[in-house]
Amino acid sequence: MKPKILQMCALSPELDAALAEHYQVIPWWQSKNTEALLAEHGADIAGIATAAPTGVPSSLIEVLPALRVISCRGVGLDKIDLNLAKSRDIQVAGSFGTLSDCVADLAFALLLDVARQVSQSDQYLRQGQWLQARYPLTTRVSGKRLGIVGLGQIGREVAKRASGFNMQVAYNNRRPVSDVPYQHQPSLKALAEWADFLVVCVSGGSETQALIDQEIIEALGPKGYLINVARGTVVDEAALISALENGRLAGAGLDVFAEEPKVPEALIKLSNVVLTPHVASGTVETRQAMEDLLLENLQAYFSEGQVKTPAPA
Ligand code: 8YV
Repeated sequence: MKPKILQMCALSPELDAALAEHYQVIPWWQSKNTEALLAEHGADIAGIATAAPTGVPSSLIEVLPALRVISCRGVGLDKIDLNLAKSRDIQVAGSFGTLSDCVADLAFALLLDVARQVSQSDQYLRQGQWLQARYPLTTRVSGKRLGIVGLGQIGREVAKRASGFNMQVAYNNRRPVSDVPYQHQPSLKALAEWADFLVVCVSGGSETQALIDQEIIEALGPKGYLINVARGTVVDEAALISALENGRLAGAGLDVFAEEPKVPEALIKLSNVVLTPHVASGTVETRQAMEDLLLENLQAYFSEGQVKTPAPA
């Protein structure tokens, strides 16, 4: 008998098919009457497959008495109440160990683009403006100071890449990390004051809501750049926009936003920002690895009782 799982959202045709092959899949996102779905299936749903942006509402977890495992495509589990899951002995698994390189690569792509104005100068050339005048000077990256907010797996990969640009690296974390050569700065404000580039890699959720607020943005200052590959909720978006519009911050590279996929028009109009649509882990290779792992985590739980890559305790 195949275990019954709830699939919260369409994942990919291949993964959707693989889940259907191994499990009795109840497609939550296709349901026009979730009350009836829960009345019919709620009592024996043992697992959930979801993606990070969708998560699993706590109100749903609370009405699934047989739920034992949640397997998520993604590492940002801020849309899943991990404390509630723990209190119910529900194992939660994410794409840990699959996407740090790609996210760190994009963080550096955004950093280089916004500082050296790659996208801006590309448009300048395509619009024939080079025929009239040379492109203005931009900002050097090599040898500058890189501040990392959250030295987890992704933050560590960002720091590694910084050495390729001879950058000085310091970081702000809840606790110092012992096995890295970088300076721990316990004060986020002091880190922002020191850094030329501040790269946000912390987890989303209530603990980091608006962590990068007006005070931190002003500390980074008119020659500073903010890069966000974490969650839009970590940055006070209104404060960021105001600083960018009024020259109190030099620029920003953003892959995440407060209300995705909607992006404020005020950001879209700015020339000192580089904006990407939450694509940091979105490479063919990494997405495949993430989806393989989502399936492996479910299979590991149902065959051995333990997922392979559990959410950090
Ligand atoms: C995307 C992410 O959400 O890993 C995360 O938390 O934000 C990204 O990988 C991707 O859509 C995951 O499904």
